[in-house]
Amino acid sequence: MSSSVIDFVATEQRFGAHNYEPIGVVLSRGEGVWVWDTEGNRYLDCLSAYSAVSQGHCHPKILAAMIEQAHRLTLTSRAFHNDQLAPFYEEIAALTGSHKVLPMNSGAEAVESAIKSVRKWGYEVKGVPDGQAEIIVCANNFHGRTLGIVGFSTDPDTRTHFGPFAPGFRVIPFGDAAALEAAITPNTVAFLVEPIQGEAGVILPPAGYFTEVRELCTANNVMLVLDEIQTGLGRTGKLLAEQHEGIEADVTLLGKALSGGFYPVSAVLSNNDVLGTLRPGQHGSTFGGNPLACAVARAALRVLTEEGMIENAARQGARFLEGLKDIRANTIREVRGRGLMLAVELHPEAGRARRYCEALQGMGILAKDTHAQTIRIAPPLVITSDQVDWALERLASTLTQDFS
Ligand code: IF1
Repeated sequence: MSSSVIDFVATEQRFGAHNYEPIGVVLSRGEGVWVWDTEGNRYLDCLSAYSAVSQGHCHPKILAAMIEQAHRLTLTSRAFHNDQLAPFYEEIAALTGSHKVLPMNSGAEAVESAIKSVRKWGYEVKGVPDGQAEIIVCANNFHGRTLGIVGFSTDPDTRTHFGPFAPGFRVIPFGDAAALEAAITPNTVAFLVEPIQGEAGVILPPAGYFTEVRELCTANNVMLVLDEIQTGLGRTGKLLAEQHEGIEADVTLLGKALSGGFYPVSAVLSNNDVLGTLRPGQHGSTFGGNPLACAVARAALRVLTEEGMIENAARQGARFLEGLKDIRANTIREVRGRGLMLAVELHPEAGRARRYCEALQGMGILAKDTHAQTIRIAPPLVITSDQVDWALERLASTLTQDFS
C-alpha cells in the first residue's frame, strides 16, 4: 500500500468506531461494474455495495435525475406535499402491483416500519389482544442493525450486549414449513422472512417452501412479510424474488437498489389493510418520501426496466453460476445462488474466505467474505458476458490456490 492509502486507513482507524474491517483498498471513483482506487487501479465490483448499486456505479440517468432534482427542491418534510411523491407512488405501485406504499430511508427503517404496521394491523383488524402480538422470524436472519431488529437476530456478534430487547418475536428454522405451522398461534400477526438468506451465506430455501408458507399464512390470517431489500429489484433475475416461487407477499420491503446507490431510499409495500391502519401522527420520518429521494428512486426503477437489467441478471447469473460450477478446485465445497446473488462456499481446510478475497483484490476483483467460509459474488446487474468470463478466469486461478 502506498503512503496515501495508509494515511486514509490510519485516519479511519484513529477517528472511526471500529465496527468494520474493510479490505485494504481505498476507492475514489466508479463507473458501471468498475471501481478505481486512489492509485488508479481498476477493479470489477463483485459486491455492488451489498446489492445497492445494482444499476452500476454512477448510472448517468440516475445521476442526471438527482442533479436536476437537487437544483429544484430537496426536502419539504411530509408536513407539505411535494410533486415527486405521487409519481413515485404511482410508478412503484404499477411496477410491483402493490396497493399502498410507505416511503422510508434505510432498509432497517423499512423493516421497523413493517413491524409496527403488522402489529397495529393485528390489534385493529385481526383482533389480537393489546400487547400480545407475535411475529415469527427465521434463525440466521439478517434484517438490519436497529434495536428492534437485532433483538430477534440469532447471530451473537449482532446482538450480544445490545439488550435488553423487545419481546414478541419467535424464531424458527429457515426452510421448514412444518416449524412455521407449529409456531403459529392465534396471536401471530406476521411471518418476516428473506426469500434467500443473504448474510447467512446466500441460503436458498427448499423448492416448494414458499408455496407452503403462503398457504399457512393465508389459512391462519398471518401477514407474510418478505424482506426483499437485498433480493428485490432484479438481483435474483426477477423483479422480486417471490416471483420465482409463484407467490405474493402481503408486505414487501425494498431498499438498497431502490436508489441505485445514490441515496438511502427504502419502502414498505402492502395491501390496503396493513398500511391502511396508520393514521396521521402515528408514524413518519423527516427524510422519508422527500422529493430528492423520490426523483432518484423513479430514475433507478426506470433504468432497471428500460435497460433490461432484470433479464440481464437472469442471463448473466446463469452464466456465472455455470462457470463457477465448472471450476475444478478442491477448495470449493459448494457454489450456489440465483441470478446475480451468488456464493462460493469453501471447505473449512481451504483457509478463510477473507484470504481469498484479498487475493482476488490483487487480480482486480472486489468480493466480500461472509461467515469465514463463504465468498459472496454480487456484481452490478449491467455486467456483460465478457466481464463474467473475465471474472471467472480470475476466480478459477485464485480458487485453485491454497491459503490454508
Ligand atoms: C452492513 C449482510 C448484505 C439486508 C436485508 C435489511 C437490511 C439488509 C435482507 C438492512 C442489509 C447489509 C447491511 C450491511 C451488510 C449487509 C449485508 F452482509 F449483512 F447480509 F447486504 F448482504 N434486510 N444488509 O441484507 O438494510 O439498514 O443497511 O439499509 O454493513 O450492515 P440497511
